[in-house]
Amino acid sequence: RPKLSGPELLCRLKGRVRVSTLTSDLAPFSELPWGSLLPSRTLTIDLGPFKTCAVVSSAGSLKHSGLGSEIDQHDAVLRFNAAPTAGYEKDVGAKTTIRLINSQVMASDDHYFLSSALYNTGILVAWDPAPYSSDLNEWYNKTDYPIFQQYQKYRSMHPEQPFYILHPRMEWQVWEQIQDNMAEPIQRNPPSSGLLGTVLMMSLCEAVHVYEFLPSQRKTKLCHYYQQFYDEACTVGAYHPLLYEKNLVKRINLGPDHDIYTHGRVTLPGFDTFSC
Ligand code: NCC
Repeated sequence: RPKLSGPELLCRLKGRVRVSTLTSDLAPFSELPWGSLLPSRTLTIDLGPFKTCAVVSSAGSLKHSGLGSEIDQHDAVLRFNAAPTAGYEKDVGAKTTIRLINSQVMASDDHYFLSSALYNTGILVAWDPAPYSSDLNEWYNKTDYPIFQQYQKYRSMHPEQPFYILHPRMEWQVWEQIQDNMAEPIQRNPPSSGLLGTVLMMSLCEAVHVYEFLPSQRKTKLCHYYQQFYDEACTVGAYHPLLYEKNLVKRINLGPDHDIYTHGRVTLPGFDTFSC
């Protein structure tokens, strides 16, 4: 199949991925006693638009990057899972507008999701690897991790903090775009938080800088900038089709290749800034 150009890929993402979050009026949640804990409006209505946004991957190559002040200059900053800022400000900045977390982080004992102060700042957005093209009912009854139990507990402890759950449809709409960009079949696992967060920010911002998703000259086997754990799979993927995700992001990058090499920085346009 003919490979799509960068602009064509951008139009596919814009036209075929609907960025939305669960709302309390959606079945089955509208029928559940706790359903009213969900926001009444989708995230993209409640938040933004922002002029400039930064997406900060958790890659080990952020270490010694000195990118912190550049990252903090953006109007909104997205971070992932258990990635901290305290003690790492010089390299990753201090501002957190949105934290995108997978359901494993919410459920596993290692992350102290219900008690750690790490999760108390900014807007939380959670997601769970929903089965391929399942509807909300099907997913509700077999989530990968107990995302809804943990959501209810967290919400009752922090009722004032905005907390959204990604519509699982979005995972597979993004996945289709990764597959369509490739000749060979890719594994049917949802995209990493990194790509989901990038697409989310493209729907909220005029311009998006993504840091160390495409690795810079600092590329390392160190998995995360905040942990002494070495595994190349963190950068190239195993469960997630991460290498293919990176290939796609490379093709839609509007910035110079040199920015990737020196800053691990990619520049993407917000969906509202171009027409197709
Ligand atoms: O590692 P993780 O991701 O939290 O990283 C967030 C996003 O940053 C990008 N990344 C990270 C490390 C690296 N060396 N290179 C990168 O490009 C990726 O885009 C990644 O998505 C996830 O996607 O949610 C993931 O979560 C972890 C883990 O659940 C959490 O960190 C909590 O411990 C997954 N690891 C395991 O399940 C062991 C990881 O596969 C994906």
